[in-house]
Amino acid sequence: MKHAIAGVLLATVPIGVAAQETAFTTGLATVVNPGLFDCGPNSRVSAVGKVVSDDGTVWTVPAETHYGTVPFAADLFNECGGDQFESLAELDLESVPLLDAGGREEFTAYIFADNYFELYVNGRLIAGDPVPFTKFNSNVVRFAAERPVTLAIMMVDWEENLGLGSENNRGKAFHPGDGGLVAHFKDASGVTVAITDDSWRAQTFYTAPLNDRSCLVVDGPIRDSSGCSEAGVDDATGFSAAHWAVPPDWMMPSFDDSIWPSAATFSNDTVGVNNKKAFTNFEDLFDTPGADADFIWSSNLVLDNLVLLRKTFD
Ligand SMILES: [Ca+2]
Ligand SMILES: [Ca+2]
Ligand SMILES: [Ca+2]
Ligand SMILES: [Ca+2]
Repeated sequence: MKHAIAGVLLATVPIGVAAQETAFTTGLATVVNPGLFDCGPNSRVSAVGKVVSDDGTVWTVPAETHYGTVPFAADLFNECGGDQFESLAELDLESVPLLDAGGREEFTAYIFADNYFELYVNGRLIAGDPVPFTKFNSNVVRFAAERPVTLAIMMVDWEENLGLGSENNRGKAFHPGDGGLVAHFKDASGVTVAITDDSWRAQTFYTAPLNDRSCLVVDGPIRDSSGCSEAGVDDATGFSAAHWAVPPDWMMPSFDDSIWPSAATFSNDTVGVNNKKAFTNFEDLFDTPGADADFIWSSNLVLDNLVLLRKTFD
């Protein structure tokens, strides 16, 4: 309904959301943290930067996180000095801390995030990913909450070229990497209560690199970069990024996510996890027959780098 008459548009798009403007930045950010965490050789540097948009607003890239102030999620597989279970059978679930999400019913979340996640349950930030960039890791989180349970996950596809959503890879200095989240949530008796699928809502708040700003189509809550190039380049001079302010209450149960698009789903092959033990050691969790969790993201797995995801289950 791109060209809907005003009355129809007002009926479907709350004014505050419709008015959320796209801010553009050009070029690399200034480094403000040279690395949140060092996983050693053969891993990428998880630096953080700041970049100023044309309107004077300062943006943190790839995202403003709570790394270091939120408890780390327990490991399923972490080659950066953590546990490296060969299978779920090696996990002693009772040893995983039970986190308080304001209720008494116990749940367990199993998460593989490319690259970084923060998990909110019923509005409370309860756990974060211990490894912001690489190597690829996976996690388990136990929490106690009251139904209905609103899951809200901040996902960051981390970047090496701060502000330009890319990394030195595949022979190109500015190769846009991809993201992806797969997760399985169970109750205390082991029954599936949620899996990542297209019933989640997803919105992007940082899209880069853009070799041409006009390739991005913004229409109310739709932030469509499908017309933008995903090709790696050696010279990104003049490339841009698009940013949107994160609503402060985005993780609250009361937040109306009906305006956000449904999450897009992606296969294991598309995300490229078949050679990653953090995923393959736990295929029985992430590819469970009858409860096969999809990889989810906003509409562009490659160019959308800060993606907020939500799902409520009863
Ligand atoms: Ca990670
Ligand atoms: Ca990535
Ligand atoms: Ca799956
Ligand atoms: Ca990306």
